Amino acid sequence: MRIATLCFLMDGDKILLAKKKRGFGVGKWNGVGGKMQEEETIEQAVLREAKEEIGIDSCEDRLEKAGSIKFYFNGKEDWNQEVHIYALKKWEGEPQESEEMSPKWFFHHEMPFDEMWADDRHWMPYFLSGKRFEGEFYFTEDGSVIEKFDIREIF
Ligand code: 6OG
Repeated sequence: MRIATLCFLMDGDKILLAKKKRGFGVGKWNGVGGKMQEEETIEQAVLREAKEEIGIDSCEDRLEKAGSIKFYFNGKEDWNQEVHIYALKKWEGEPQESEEMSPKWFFHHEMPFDEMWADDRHWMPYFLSGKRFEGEFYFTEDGSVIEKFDIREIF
């Protein structure tokens, strides 16, 4: 299964989301991230994507692993992916718009869930309260409806 990364910059009671301007998940607010390339670690992939998509620099020892989720798309198996989710609380540079993403800060209580992937409202409460988690989501072919899911806190 393809491995992908997802990283959210965090500043007190605010979280940085970025609107995807093209490709998979276009039009949705999400963290930064993407597919891992060959010959890089997951942490290297997170930092590379953060640089490419919003222009910030950071380092591996600041990455806080929050969880991992396996996504399955019924009839679209090439979309299936295991996504590793991180929080980042310290970085260099101001988040900037790129060809792929348009970043914006949101208060935790103002998450635009209606414009995010449908799974986010289920695991984001764990993420925002600093809990670690893992789970699986099974989507219909176009990714619009969750057929079943499970999400668990890890201790
Ligand atoms: P590219 O294919 O553009 O990377 N991703 C998801 N994020 C959320 N919140 N929910 C999902 O539910 C997701 N499926 C994938 C992983 C895709 C980016 O989108 C994330 C990557 O950061 C289905 O390279």
